[in-house]
Amino acid sequence: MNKYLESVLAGVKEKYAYQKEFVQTVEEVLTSLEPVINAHPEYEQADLLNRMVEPERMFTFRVNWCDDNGKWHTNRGWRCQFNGAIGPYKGGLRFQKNVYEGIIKFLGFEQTFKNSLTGLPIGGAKGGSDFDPAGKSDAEVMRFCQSFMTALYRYIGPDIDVPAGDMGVGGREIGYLFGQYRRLKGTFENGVLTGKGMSYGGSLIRPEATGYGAVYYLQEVLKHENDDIKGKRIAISGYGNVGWGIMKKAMQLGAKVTYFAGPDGYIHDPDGVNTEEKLNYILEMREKDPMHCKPYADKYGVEFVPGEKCWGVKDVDIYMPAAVQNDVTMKEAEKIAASGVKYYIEVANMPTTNDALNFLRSKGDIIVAPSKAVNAGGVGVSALEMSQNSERLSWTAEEVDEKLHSMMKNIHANSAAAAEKYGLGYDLVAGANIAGFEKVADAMMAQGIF
Ligand code: 2IT
Repeated sequence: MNKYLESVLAGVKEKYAYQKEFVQTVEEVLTSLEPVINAHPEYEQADLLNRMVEPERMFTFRVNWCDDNGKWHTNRGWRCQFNGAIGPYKGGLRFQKNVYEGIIKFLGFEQTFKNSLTGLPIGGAKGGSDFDPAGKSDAEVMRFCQSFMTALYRYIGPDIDVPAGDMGVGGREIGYLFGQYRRLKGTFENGVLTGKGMSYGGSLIRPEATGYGAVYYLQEVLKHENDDIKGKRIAISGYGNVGWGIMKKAMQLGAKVTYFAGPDGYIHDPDGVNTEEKLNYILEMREKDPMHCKPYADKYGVEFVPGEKCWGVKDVDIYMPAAVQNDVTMKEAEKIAASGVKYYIEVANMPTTNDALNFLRSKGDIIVAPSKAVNAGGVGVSALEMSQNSERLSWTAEEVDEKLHSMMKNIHANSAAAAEKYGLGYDLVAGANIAGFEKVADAMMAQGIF
């Protein structure tokens, strides 16, 4: 490996050994940048890579909140402003019990390249808390969000840092967070957060954007293979906001999600999630209890396999992991390779371990697409929400959807072109890393060293 790359990677592994998800993503990205680093000796001279793997700023804060029984709790909150070279920091907030520095930094690092790929002026950031939203009442969530924003508000702003949702943070949480920001600042700066409700500056299509964008990207891959989405059967893991968007867009385009998995097992619906009624039921089921998808099988009389994931099933054409990081390890990757499926389209942030990803990429007969490109439509439409807030207008659903569609086409084309430029063939994983990196690298080099 290139000596400079090797030394940067070794440094990250040594300093941040306990942040294993962060080390994983740095290794994944850096190893695919080798041809670019070889072609640009000036990057080493400016120590560009060591600057890129270190967040510009990151802070931790305490969040206290009172439960409905009058008992007080202490959680930790974070915001990592990873890279602001191409725009205001931008990225979601994750509220989940297992959140810690390693997860926030992995997401912030990925976000930097993803946001660059959108072609829009947004830097990379991520934040969150180890607060566990499961089983909390609305009032508890409100108090938590108010306390979280009280700690965060002075460090963000429409031109500084624009948080949004991620796991555990949806429309309800964004509403409470925005209300507290407005109360503290005394100004109506709705561009400070995205994923807002429509009554106070949200964008049409933002809830669907990640899933829709993933399917638009998939269409480009299929087109490249002289294949068509019509009639395709898709297996996904997860049936959250993103999975739901995939199901909906797949249905509109004549494909169908025939398998989906939740924490309790997987569903096999041979007809697919093919009606508005089924889609609405999934929303309802998730709101009642996000840990169980079995009720879908009971309601529609289809198969439910408890305790298993759907990787390895043979009667599908496309796999789309859309749940959580490291969902697919070597064990699942081997099943996927043996299933004969041709398309492996990552959707959740880093859903595949590095060994599993490299194994699938090395197979040759499976096309692998990386999450930082495939799921970029979510943050892309967040950036469109920022544009609408800046001009104090809101666009029609058709207008947003059309912009999202062309954004996803560009991301696919630019990734493919970047891989091609370095003689890597149709390598969408390396291509996304290279295309995302090039813009940030260029902006950093132009702005001087700091
Ligand atoms: O992972 C992601 O790209 C998001 N959670 C969306 C971030 C955003 O700012 O919309």
